[in-house]
Amino acid sequence: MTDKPFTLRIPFPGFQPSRTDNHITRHLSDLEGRFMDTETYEQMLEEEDVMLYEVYEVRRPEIAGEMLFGIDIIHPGKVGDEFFMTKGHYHEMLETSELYYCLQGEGFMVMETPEGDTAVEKLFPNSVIYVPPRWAHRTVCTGQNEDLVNFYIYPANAGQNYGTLEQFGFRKIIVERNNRIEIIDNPNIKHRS
Ligand code: S6P
Ligand code: ZN
Repeated sequence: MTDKPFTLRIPFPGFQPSRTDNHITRHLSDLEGRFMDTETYEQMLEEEDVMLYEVYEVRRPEIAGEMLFGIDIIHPGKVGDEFFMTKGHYHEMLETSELYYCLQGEGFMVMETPEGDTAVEKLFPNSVIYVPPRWAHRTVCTGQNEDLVNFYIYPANAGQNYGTLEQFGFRKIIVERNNRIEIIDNPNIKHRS
């Protein structure tokens, strides 16, 4: 059966698409082991399991030829010096790409390849970031009080692989030091043998 074309609206502000099939929320507890300052992480978690980000998905069949798209919203905040961020992942099908269009806020897309290449691109309103095949990606919100909001789109058969980066960590992380936003080497990185 052939689908009919459809239109959705992304309201400003709010950004929840007029068609949303799935609303994912990720909290501090979902990112265990991913922040550098584990002591502060545990302390914060004891106080409140705050929401770090949410995703509004439009569901499509996860098959070649289809595309998955939606809105992700990363809230402002830090664990110690390190800004709130998404888990980050490789695509299960490594040779697939992704596109992000920033609608609001400020932050970074932190990326790396299995070969050890790294890249960090700035996200700001109306910027478009192309994540090529093979590049793992994580979104970081560096705004003081403002959500980082992006529209994303990628091949529907891409899938996500979280395990590799959960095990080894991203090579670069985004922190605030002396009131400056800095991109630094992850001190907790585990080296691949
Ligand atoms: C999926 C795409 C985004 C992320 C979202 C949350 O390929 O990159 O929709 O799922 O930004 O990030 P994560 O790393 O928790 O899936
Ligand atoms: Zn992705």
